[in-house]
Amino acid sequence: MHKLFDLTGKTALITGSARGLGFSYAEGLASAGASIVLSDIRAETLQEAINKLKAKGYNATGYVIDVSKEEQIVNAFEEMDKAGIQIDIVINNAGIQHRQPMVELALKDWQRVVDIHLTGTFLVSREAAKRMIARKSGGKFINICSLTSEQARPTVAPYTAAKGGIKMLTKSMSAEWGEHNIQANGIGPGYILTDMNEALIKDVAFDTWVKNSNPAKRWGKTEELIGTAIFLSSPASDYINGQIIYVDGGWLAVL
Ligand code: NAP
Ligand code: GCO
Repeated sequence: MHKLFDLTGKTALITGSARGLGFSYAEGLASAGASIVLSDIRAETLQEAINKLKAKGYNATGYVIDVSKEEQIVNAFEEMDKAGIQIDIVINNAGIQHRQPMVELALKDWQRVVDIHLTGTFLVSREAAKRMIARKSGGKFINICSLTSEQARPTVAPYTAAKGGIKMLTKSMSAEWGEHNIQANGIGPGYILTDMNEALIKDVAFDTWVKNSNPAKRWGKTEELIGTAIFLSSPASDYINGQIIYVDGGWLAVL
């Protein structure tokens, strides 16, 4: 392992990491030497994920955190304080999708998507950054964006607004925390084969559109996000701040 990409001695918190891209990030950072703090909303799937990492010999623990609930976030960080767990890296990954035309969209559904993605990223990052600054340790934030941080499609307005907000929140984190040796960057995955997109993958027309819309002519795989996550978590990215790296097969590069 080149020392620039070595995460030995670092502890990473990944939200929404019991499955999907979050679990891939967790496994990837663990393979680079990090101790992992998983978190998710369902205790049973969280424990299964912890067991999977431990079975591979990785150092893993976890906390049930619904990132839309400030009290759960604050309590979890206080529990980590008591356990002597110091978070060096945060991947704000937790998220849901809600597909519906805006004119039919209920406020509760708008709010839920924005609360989880955008407000959840703010709350988790606030709690982690407070501690990084107090102990003068520096730190890393990787906020999960999307193609919809840059471009919109119909029926996913709350998700798009939230992901656009996360792009700019990432830059705000850089502006306020850069002097504390904290780097905040984003990863913008293209269309990746996960449960979130199950319905889209099964839709022949949508599947064809995805494949025709990126130079790679295919959906991305969860493991194809790991290298960027390790890079943005490591010393190799210590002078990169406020950037979003799109892992999208070239989607945003072409007309
Ligand atoms: P996924 O397969 O649906 O997994 C989402 C994870 O987030 C699940 O573990 C889920 O927990 C958890 N979660 C949901 N609501 C939560 C909450 N309130 N608090 C904490 N955890 C919560 O989704 P994914 O495809 O892996 O997406 C992960 C992230 O990548 C999301 O932010 C998504 O917007 C982003 N992204 C995905 C793609 C893609 O193509 N897949 C592309 C760009 C960006 P449960 O297991 O309990 O449901
Ligand atoms: C959708 C998808 C997208 C992808 C991803 C693209 O309904 O269009 O869920 O939002 O998940 O965000 O980058």
